[in-house]
Amino acid sequence: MKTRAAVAVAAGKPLEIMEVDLDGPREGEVLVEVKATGICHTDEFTLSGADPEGLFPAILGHEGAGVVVDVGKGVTSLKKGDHVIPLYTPECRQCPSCLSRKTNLCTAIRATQGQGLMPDGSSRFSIGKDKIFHYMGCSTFSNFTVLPEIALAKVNPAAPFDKICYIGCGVTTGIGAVINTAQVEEGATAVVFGLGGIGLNVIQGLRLAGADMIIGVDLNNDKKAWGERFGMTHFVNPKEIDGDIVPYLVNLTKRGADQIGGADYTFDCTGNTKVMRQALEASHRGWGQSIVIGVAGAGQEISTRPFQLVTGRVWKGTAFGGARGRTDVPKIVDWYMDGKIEIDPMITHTLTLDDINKGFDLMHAGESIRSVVVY
Ligand code: NAD
Ligand code: 022
Ligand code: ZN
Repeated sequence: MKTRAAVAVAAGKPLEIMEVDLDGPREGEVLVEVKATGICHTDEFTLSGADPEGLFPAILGHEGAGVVVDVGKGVTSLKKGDHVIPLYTPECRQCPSCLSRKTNLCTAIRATQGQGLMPDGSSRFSIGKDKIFHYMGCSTFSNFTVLPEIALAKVNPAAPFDKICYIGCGVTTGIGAVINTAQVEEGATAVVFGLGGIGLNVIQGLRLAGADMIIGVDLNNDKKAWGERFGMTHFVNPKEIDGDIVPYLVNLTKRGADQIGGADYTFDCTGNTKVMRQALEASHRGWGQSIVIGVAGAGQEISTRPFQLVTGRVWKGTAFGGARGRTDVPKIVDWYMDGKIEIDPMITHTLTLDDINKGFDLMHAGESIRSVVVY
């Protein structure tokens, strides 16, 4: 069949909207009509050419929602008409990682996904004889796409596509980091560095978990109102305080008789390795946990004094909020439908596929929290 798609033809060039060829689903695969897709930072990272693993030409996009239009042989968990969210972290429930219960990083299709290919080693996308690569196993910047069955979460059909697409990455990553990775308890203190599309979801995850003190840190004062909107209790702009942010935050979080200070949980949502260090060191001696969510540029390294860890702080990282997609994503959709979490105000811009490059411009300018393309 033919489908309209935004094709990343080469690094550093705008996406080109065109008709491409799409082969039908093979065994274990599903054809999905994408109804809406968010534009997220890794799409931009790959398109810019900064991603050493980026492949071209490719169809980017990994934050979508849509409807099943056809299933390949052997597909049992999905049928035509089901509403789905693509998963860049699949859940096969059979590989050693899935069976371990210790990680969400399913390995079933990892090798081919990283090569921009379907599990059988081929691509479903082409223009004439020229192959186009898939991206993060999703390629949601195409009106129709093919995914493995294990990379699709079946969700409540009453949920609006133009909102729940955000659950395909940002919402689940932020809320999941709080609930799954940090396992924040009621009454906890927390610091969130970077109040963008991820940090704001960490904040609403902390509110959901019942955290007492939710401190947001951002260089941009416009983010104060955004943070407060989702449950932030204190805001700090590092540019507006005297001296180092770490002692400032430690002082701000002093509680109890010993007056040691430091937050129970801190989250890096910037991707800046200097901030990752600040986040670790602003966590509480003896038990503070610091969660790295931000993805740093290729080749970057983090550092701290071993003393920070010897005295009981824990440095952790999280991919897709530690969520097991087929199990957890439908629950998060239900939380949204039940009003337990908010999404609508964070979707600041809605675009057509023809205007998708404007979404990248808005992200560059820091003007959007999330831009969503509606097909
Ligand atoms: P964003 O650009 O919307 O937000 C980043 C925020 O950080 C901005 O508000 C910016 O002003 C602020 N900031 C920048 N430098 C800062 C500093 N030194 N101190 C304090 N604040 C600072 O980005 P986003 O969409 O929220 O994504 C954040 C990061 O999360 C990115 O690196 C992204 O790739 C990553 N991410 C990771 C996962 C995962 O599974 N681990 C999933 C999605 C996104
Ligand atoms: C999503 N991300 C950033 C913004 N939006 C993002 C990027 C990378 C990861 C997670 C989220 C990530 C963390 C760890 C891994 N990835 C490796 C997982 C593994 O090796 O099993 C990651 C993922 C997918 C891809 C590359 C890296 C890919 O499909 N190309 C989950
Ligand atoms: Zn993303």
